[in-house]
Amino acid sequence: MAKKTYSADDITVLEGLEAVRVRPGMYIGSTGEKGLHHILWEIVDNAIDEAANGYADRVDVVLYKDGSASVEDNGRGMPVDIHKEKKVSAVQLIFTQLHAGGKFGNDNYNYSGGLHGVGASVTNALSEWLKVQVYRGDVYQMEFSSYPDPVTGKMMSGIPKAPLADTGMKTRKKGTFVQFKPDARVFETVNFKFEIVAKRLRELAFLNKGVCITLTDKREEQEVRKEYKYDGGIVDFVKWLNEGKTPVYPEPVYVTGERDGILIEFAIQHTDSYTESVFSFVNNIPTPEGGMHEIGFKSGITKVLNDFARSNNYLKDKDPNFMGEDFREGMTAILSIKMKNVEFEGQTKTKLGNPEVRPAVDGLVVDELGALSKNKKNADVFDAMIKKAQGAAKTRNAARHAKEIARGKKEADSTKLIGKLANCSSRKAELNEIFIVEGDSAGGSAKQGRDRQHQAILPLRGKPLNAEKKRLDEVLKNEEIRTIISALGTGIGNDFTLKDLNYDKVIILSDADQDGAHIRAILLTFFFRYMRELVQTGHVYIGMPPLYKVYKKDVEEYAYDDNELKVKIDKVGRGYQIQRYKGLGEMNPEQLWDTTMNPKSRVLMRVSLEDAAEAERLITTLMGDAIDARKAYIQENADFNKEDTFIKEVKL
Ligand code: 0RA
Repeated sequence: MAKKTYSADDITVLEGLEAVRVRPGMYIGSTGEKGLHHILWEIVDNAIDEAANGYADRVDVVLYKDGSASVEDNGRGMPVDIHKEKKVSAVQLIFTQLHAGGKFGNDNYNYSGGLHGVGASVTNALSEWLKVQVYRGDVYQMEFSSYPDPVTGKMMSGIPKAPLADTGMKTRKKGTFVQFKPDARVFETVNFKFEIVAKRLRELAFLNKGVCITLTDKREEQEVRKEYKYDGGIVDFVKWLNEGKTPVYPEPVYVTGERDGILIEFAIQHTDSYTESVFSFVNNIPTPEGGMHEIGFKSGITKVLNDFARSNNYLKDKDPNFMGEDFREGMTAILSIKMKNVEFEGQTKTKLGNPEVRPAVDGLVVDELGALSKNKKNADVFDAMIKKAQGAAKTRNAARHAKEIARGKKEADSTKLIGKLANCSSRKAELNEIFIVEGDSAGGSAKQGRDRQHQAILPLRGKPLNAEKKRLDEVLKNEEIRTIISALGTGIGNDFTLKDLNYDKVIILSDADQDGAHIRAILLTFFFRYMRELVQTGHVYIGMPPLYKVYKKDVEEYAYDDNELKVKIDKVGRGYQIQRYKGLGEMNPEQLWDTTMNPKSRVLMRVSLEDAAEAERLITTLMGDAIDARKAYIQENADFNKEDTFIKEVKL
């Protein structure tokens, strides 16, 4: 990128910070946990920009006991000169003017930037206080704070204590240090989550090859420190995602290049698994909803591999081409592009809308991946890709038949399958629920205890098969799975149609023991693999039966965990007795209704897919072949019942 001198004059000035306090959601999405982390990402992104532009190679993030966080980089240091018209320092403008910053003045555009790209001033506006130090031989310092005006009571946000000052201290380091304390008057929670921060910093380290990013958590007695540095960049990212899987060629294929001003890089590696894991990013921001870059990427790959297959006689003249999905079976890929004037669309604004990106990425893939495919040195790699696609195409045809059955197109078959389902009487899908219940005896209790109008019961006999290890056609031979598919009515895989869903809530009800957890994990794997949208749209729930009943004469209290047990023991008082439920089957219909099924009193966990990459890895670890990885995971996370990386707890 062109290295141009940049000064205070280059900073475009738009509006003040009051607006941010009045409507925080407009700038950071929400004032919940996501919004809280968002204001940290704004600061981190600036530091990462400095590194991505080649001026810094370290970013250090620290979380402090007082609730503040700091981000330090070893870049050039923020500009400290005085803006000619505004007569204040660039630092002051950066932290007090909305949309101030190179991002909005075209020449100095930085590629990274938060989802809303709102900049450091938003972080300042929503902080109790913020401090900046700039190291450029001299140490410069400036502080801001937010407080109610003593006269009017109106909230004053991000107000400078004094102009930027040269402290008189000298330093040999270069760079910028920003520390801020999120304002508890704004956010519902001010507790940074180590896991959330660590995950994002790791992702940024993968996406920005060679940059060393550290995270230090000083909030506990025992300080925790993580360091992320990947000299292989997204190649390392792909290898990391494929840990625990078996690659079909040893090294990821890597391509980088520029088209029409768009920087494009991708890394691909196929494994012997059957699922597609493509993760894309624009300016370091994840785009789980895909968009133009992903479309171009996929079409490019399909063209290159069909060409290769034809010129190497895998396809004869009369044979039809492979489908794109055949080439993506078992493919893990990272696609990362950097561009100006990004337009995000979609439900969560994580889908790239810019139409010009599609031909740019497609073109680069066709040229560069195409060139690699013609190089004899890579023959083994491309042969392995085609062999994989041949297997996929074969089962695609076999699966079509099975899918038709599953979708209930073959009437006779589907009524037979639905046999075990005790359906509800209402035909209003939005009011209906289906309980998938472990075991016939619990299924029996559930059938008797339920609200017949709105609750359907599907008892599962034994364990449904593990979808992770099977191809689609085999998965569909399993009767338990076919029954579920028929009952839900949506179809699966590419055929999945959310509007055909027969129930608003799909509730998994299994015992609170290892077997129950296993059944649950198998079902979640199946939904994740073949009905991902069902999970993404929040229709999948886990029922939470109580673990204990505390009772005496006429009182009964239920406890869902050990902490609650203590509370309930106190509540019931002297002479109490405890029953520990080993399984759902031990509850009579009335108890099952009261504790687990009654919408007014039950506890459900909604399964969410906050993070598809993490869920993918977790499922691979728990359900896949790599027994050592699974053991290690289970030992690290002793509570196998808690799939905490992709289940978010909500009490309904
Ligand atoms: C523009 C120009 C210059 C530095 C920066 C931006 C800069 C911004 C941030 C934000 C966090 N860390 C940063 N580091 C650098 C250099 C200006 C000059 O050389 O005069």
